[in-house]
Amino acid sequence: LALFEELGIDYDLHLLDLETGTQREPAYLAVNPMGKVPVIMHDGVLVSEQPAVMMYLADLYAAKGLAPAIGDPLRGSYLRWMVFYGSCFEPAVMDRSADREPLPQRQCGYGDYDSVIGLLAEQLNHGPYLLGERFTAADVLYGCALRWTLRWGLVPDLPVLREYAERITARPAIRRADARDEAFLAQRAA
Ligand SMILES: N[C@@H](CCC(=O)N[C@@H](CS)C(=O)NCC(=O)O)C(=O)O
Repeated sequence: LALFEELGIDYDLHLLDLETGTQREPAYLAVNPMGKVPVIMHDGVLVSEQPAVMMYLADLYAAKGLAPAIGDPLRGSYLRWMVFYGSCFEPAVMDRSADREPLPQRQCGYGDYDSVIGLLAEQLNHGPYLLGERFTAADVLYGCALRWTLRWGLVPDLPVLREYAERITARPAIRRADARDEAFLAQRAA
């Protein structure tokens, strides 16, 4: 939703009530067999997994400048950090949330939690954005993710992480997405 707002995309939103389990009903499993959100449907093609959704949309709306293009020196870092989210950040945070014994570093795809968070914090020290001076779709991904992981104590409350999450989520587009979320919640409560 935040990226839709950043890109100024026209979209139809289909809300699922995760509390009542509509994401595990056959109608939704036919869309995404993983029963997970968010997903997008574009030209009849399903794209799931947040980093893939974001890379897809940022490339589709390339004129908005949120994806360094092929040939741009930032392209490699951009892809690296997008994939790092799904292959390192998300599983590390999930393992931390489950409070389970970590795998030996050599057997674990992301190494260990401290390395993942330490590398991310070190990268953000060269901000203001993840890739330095340029704001990209990767910031929408990490800014929003750090907001909820900080809130739930799943990442350490380091100034570099907190200030970055605040900087990104204070953007007008992300505030618009938040306002839509809040309106949906209020509607649901009513
Ligand atoms: N790897 C997925 C994670 C998606 C995910 O965890 N979604 C949660 C909501 S934030 C979900 O759909 N939970 C509902 C459920 O599994 O029942 C991605 O990157 O999109």
